[in-house]
This record gives sequence, structure tokens and C-alpha cells, in this order.
Amino acid sequence: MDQKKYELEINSAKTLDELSQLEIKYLGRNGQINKLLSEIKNVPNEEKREYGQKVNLLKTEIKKYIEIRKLIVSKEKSEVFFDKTLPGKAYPKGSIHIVSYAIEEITKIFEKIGFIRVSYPEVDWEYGAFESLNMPSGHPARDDVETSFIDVPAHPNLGKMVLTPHTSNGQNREMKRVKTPPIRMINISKCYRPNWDPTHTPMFHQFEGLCVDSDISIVNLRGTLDYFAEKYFGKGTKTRLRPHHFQFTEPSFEVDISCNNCGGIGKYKGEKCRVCKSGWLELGGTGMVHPNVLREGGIDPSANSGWAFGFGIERVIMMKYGLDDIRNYYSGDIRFLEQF
Ligand code: FA5
Repeated sequence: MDQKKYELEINSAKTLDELSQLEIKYLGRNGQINKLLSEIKNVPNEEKREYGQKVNLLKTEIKKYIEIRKLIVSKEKSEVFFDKTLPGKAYPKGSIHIVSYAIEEITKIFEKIGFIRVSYPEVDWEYGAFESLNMPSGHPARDDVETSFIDVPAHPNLGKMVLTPHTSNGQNREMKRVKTPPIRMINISKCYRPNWDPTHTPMFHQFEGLCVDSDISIVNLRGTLDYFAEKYFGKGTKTRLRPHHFQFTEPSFEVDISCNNCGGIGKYKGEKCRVCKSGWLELGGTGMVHPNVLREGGIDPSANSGWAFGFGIERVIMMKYGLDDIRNYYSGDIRFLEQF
């Protein structure tokens, strides 16, 4: 074989790919070296040994040329020489995000008692977020729910486009979807309000329960809240209702749960409980669905009644684990997230 030829060929290769091709051409199973070796049968016996040695020397030399050229090309082109035979690296496994985990837990708790998980749009019209909930345009109650509007032309009937500020926008849609009660909905979705402090983020999650049937009373509501509180926060957790006002429920309440740290007493080891300060923690809003809301959803309020609640997911997590800043959930700090 002409030494000048293979030397030139190898040294003018510009990529690792070209070098792999040359490797096959010279050193492969059907390559030139093997061809030379197979010709040994035609060499006179007394010359066989010398012939074999020469071919092996040639093989070692070509190998060396190719390896050296590979290093040069890798450096020049910053191509990394990839050794497929090295064992792979074991990357650490991630875990489910604290909010996704809570969503799964809450969904299971409600599915057990016949509620159906739904998701409604996070970008909706004012109709879904307000009008359908007994909050007509210009009503001052709208100001209580700070809202981000989207800069597109308004819908002629449904109003401006909004980032939904609460999951209550699912109530009207669910009533219209089911048409005939019973309705047992658990609507979990992202919500948006322009807030930023330890207990408020611009994007957060709510879960909304809605139960409508021919004979639903506040007793069913209490029973369901107690069931949820015990299942999610632990045995012995109690609930209490405080009168409140929401435009879409009548009567309306704020729900509190007893603090697990002090057992609802407000004192822990003789001192004021640092988690609740009063024995109770505020969970969110609830009430009996306003007849106007049922009517707007196509349901006859003289034959049906219902209740609804809307709680913050970030908040229930905070209460369950005694956390003090929900902004950490979205900081992307793995040291915080991997604790759960
Ligand atoms: C409502 O949003 C009502 N739609 C709840 C409701 C539904 C009442 C059905 C009656 C019947 P409120 O504005 O209080 O209510 O919000 C409910 C919960 O959402 C709060 O208790 C809080 O936990 C959570 N929340 C509200 N804003 C934020 C925010 N910016 N960041 C994190 N959580 C929030």
C-alpha cells in the first residue's frame, strides 16, 4: 500500500465523520488491511512471516494516524469525541411540584364522594367571570376581584376578555354543560390577579366546588367541608362558617378550619400559637348558590338549590405544612421544592 496516499488522505480529513469513513476503508472488516492479510495465502511460505509483520505494522500505523487526526479535528472544530462504550451518567430524578401534588390529592378526595373534575378556560369573557355570577357591568363588587384584561376587541355580548380571576367562571359553564341536576363539580384551574406578597402571587390556583340538586341545604355544605378538612388536613380538623358577602352566593360565608398546631385553642405550650394566633385559619369563600346564578345557568331555582365554594390551592398547602411565603412555590429553588 502506498504510504504517502493513506497519510495524505487521513491528514486531509476535516471531520470526525470523514475519519470514521477512512477507518472503515482501511481497518474495517472488508477494509484494505484485511484484504492484504487474506492475500497471505499467495505469499511463499518463507516470506509469510515477514509479510504478516509488515501488514500488522501498517495497521498499527494507520490506527495511530487516524487517532492523532481525530484529536486534531476535535480540537479545531470543537467536536467532542464521543465514546459510545462509556457507561451513561445517572441523572437525579425530579419530583412532582408541590402544587401539582396538592391538585392530585384534592381531586382524589372529591372524586371519592362523586364529584367530577373539570377544567374551564383560564382566558374568559367578563360574562363568565362576572355577569353570569350576578355581577352586572358597573357593579361595585367587581372591584373586589382585581382583574387583568386582555387588549383585544370586546365580544359584542360577552364583554371584555379577561385572565380569569377565580374558578367561579366554571359555574355557569358547568350548569350549561350538565343541563339537568344533579351537578357535582370540582373545577381546578389557574387564576390571575395583580398581587404580589407572601400570601398572594399574580398566578395562583383555586379549586371550586359546586353542588346542585333538588334538595341541597347548608347541612350538605357543612358535611362536605368537614369531610374535606379531615381528609386533607388530618383527623380532628374542624370547620366553622363566618357570615360574609359574595354576589353569587346567598347566604355567603368565609370558612375557617381549626389550627392543627394548637388544636383550635389558639395557645401552644402556654404561648400564643404562632401559626394561627386565634385557633382558626381562614380557608376561603362559600355559600348557597344565588337563585340568579342558577337561573342564568338554565336551572330552575324553584326546583333546585345548591352550594359553592372557592379555595386557594397555594393557601391550603401553606396551611397544611405551616409555610409562610407562597412565592417560594414559584421561585424554582430546588432546595425548597425537594422538601415535599
Ligand atoms: C373568590 O375568589 C370566590 N370566587 C370564592 C367563592 C366561590 C365564594 C364560590 C363563594 C362561592 P376570594 O377572592 O376570597 O373568593 O378568593 C378565594 C381564595 O383564593 C382566597 O382565600 C385565597 O386563598 C385565594 N387567592 C385569592 N387571590 C390570590 C392570590 N393573588 N394569590 C394566591 N391565592 C389567592
